Amino acid sequence: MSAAHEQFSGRDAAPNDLEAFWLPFTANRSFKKNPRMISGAKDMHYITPEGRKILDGAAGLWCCNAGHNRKPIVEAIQKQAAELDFSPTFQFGHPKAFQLASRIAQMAPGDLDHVFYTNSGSEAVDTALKIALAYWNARGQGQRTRLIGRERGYHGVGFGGISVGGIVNNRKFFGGLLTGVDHLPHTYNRAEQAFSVGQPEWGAHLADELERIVTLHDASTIAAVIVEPMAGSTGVLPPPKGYLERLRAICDKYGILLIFDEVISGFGRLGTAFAAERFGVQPDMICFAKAVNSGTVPMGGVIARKGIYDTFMKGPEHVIELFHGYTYSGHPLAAAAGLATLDLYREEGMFEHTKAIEQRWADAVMTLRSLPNVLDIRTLGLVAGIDLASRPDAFGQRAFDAMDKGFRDHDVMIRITGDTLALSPPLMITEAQIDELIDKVGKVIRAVA
Ligand code: PXG
Repeated sequence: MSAAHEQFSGRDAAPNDLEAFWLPFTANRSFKKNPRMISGAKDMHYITPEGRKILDGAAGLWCCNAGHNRKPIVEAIQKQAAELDFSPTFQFGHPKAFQLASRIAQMAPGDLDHVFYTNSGSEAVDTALKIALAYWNARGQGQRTRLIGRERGYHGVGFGGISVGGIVNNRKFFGGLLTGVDHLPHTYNRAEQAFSVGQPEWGAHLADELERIVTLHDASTIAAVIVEPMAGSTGVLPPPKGYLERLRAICDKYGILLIFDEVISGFGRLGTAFAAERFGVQPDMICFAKAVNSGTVPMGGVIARKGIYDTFMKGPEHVIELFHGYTYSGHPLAAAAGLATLDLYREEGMFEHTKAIEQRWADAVMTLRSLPNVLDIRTLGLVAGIDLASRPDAFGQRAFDAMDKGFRDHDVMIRITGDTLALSPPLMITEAQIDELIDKVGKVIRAVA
């Protein structure tokens, strides 16, 4: 053993020491005093180290749409690990990355038919923004550099994503961000929209704000608009009826690219492969991640329209067309998991199931409206957002307590943002499990009253 190796291995890691792991998006000190540990999972449930079964009301983090530890996906990953652990996708390829890209392209609407792989939603967003900028460069319109996001938008945590995103805490600590970014107003108005099931009637006119932004900057300086078709992380904001159509029409009028960030809405969450299909609006690029392989192996990507891809396919054939990519783009394990997951979605008719139970889900969730502190409930697909009144001088505390008590006392996993509870269970949920989940959430809301 070398001296250097001995020096670094001399200190044994203490067993069960929680200190070294700096948890993401977590109150670390509170967690480490009283952790919420998960050590297993099966189908609709997480399992704690003590063996408690926790009903998963969040599909992990909007990821595990097929349910947990599904046998065909587990076996596909195991088989792939034994067959090909890693191979580069820079200048080389392996079959499953191509097969999966073809399957995803088939599922996407219209001529959205080329897939660029990333490892996360954040990377998917940065990739889409970079493709938009490079696309205009390739078309001889390199002055189109402005990127337009939306207030309350969540596009991950890369510098591109937080720049176009609209969540203040994700932005305010991190300096100047990207320049040349503007934001549309968000689409939520409680007075007009409270307790709407599905798309609210009010708010399509907010898309016209894009006209104002175009008037301010001129269309010749704007590369792309990026929005979540259904804003998820900010607390579930379904798009007002007609809003996305209007955004598309204005983008078309000025030749601006429209990017849908479908990291949450993709792969069945709204009862269709993509929200673009459900809403009948075709973007120029779709960002995806999470449920592409039911959250089993990190993977994300961008689906681009044929015209975008073709624009790059010029010049000498030995020259790289897009100077962008990640070591793990199209990783064999992620691709194998993706193929098995898409098979499972199809074989079990999970997107159709989601569509079929949507009304049942909405009815069940809306029974919570009379509980203490419930200010609004929004539902769409197999998603719900429940706004709770904040405790005086303690924004976020009530929802934090709901999440914590849910896990400890009621065996349910709930996601929270601010004082909003977000529900997005795996798509395999049964009607009886919907009732069980809503019953648990109701108990939790009463417990934090
Ligand atoms: N875009 C959207 C629309 C997202 O929801 C990302 C990009 C970033 O993905 P990655 O893989 O880089 O995290 C997301 C992620 C929540 C929650 O509780 C949502 C996300 C992540 C963590 C928590 O709502 N969405």
